[in-house]
Amino acid sequence: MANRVYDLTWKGHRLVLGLRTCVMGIVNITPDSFSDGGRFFDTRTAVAHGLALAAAGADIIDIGGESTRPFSDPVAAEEEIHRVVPVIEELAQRIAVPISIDTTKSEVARQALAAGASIINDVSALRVDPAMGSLAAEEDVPVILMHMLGTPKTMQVQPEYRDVVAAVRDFLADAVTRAEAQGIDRTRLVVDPGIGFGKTFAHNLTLLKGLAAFQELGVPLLVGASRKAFIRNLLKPADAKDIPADLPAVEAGSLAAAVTAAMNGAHIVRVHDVANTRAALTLTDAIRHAS
Ligand code: PMM
Repeated sequence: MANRVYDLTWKGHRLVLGLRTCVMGIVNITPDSFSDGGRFFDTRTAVAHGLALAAAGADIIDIGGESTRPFSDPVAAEEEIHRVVPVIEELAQRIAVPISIDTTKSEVARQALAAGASIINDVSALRVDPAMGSLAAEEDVPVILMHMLGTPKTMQVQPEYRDVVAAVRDFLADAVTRAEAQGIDRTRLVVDPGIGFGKTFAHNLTLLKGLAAFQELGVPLLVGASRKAFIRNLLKPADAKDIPADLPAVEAGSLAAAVTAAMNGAHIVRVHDVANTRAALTLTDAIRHAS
């Protein structure tokens, strides 16, 4: 299946989206993320992890200092800045790969951009901080707009949709319009259905199956399913409450989700295991482009 191709060029970086599926590698500097919470909590370990992801073929490194895990409490901006800025400063000097800052706070984004990040990944789609849109417009950087129902504190309390694909598509269409109204050029926008953010197990599967509906938004599509709870739920033994996020079986599930997303139109996948995802997507992309 051919994807629409977008040429994203900004601040010395270029990503051609839609030919080869791009891989965004995750560095969470948090004590409690979905899947790797606590593992990369100090600066040295986080930098080493970012370097390893870049060496493994990441097209973007996504750095986050606040967990968006269901029911998690927000973190103060100062704490988030203290976590992410030293890591971004060092990584930006050592790798050419663009760095995104995963935050909903404009002050965190501002300092992250000053430290060398060049993409804003806002899981609130510019809804939490009214100053985020104008910052993105001023800095003229790409912005990822993600769908979430409610907030991380409330999103998994009985999420309901009449038609989840249509609801998320309409939300993202509005988010694109709002971003443009704030002065952000359409060519800087990427949308994301927010797998796991205010969705039941069934919603996540329906969204991954129905990604083709997002092509009509006319902006590139990013999908983050790696190690999320719906994968662990499907693969855990019936009598277990949960299974560790870094089990090989969970990684295999994450690869299946990344491949499905790529086949169904994702331009970028956000993952923990960059090396294996890159390998799986090399095959997927070759099949996508076969005559
Ligand atoms: N998921 C998480 C955090 N940030 N950003 C985007 N754009 N899309 C996502 O799906 C997303 C995100 C939570 O997952 P993690 O705790 O494993 O990083």
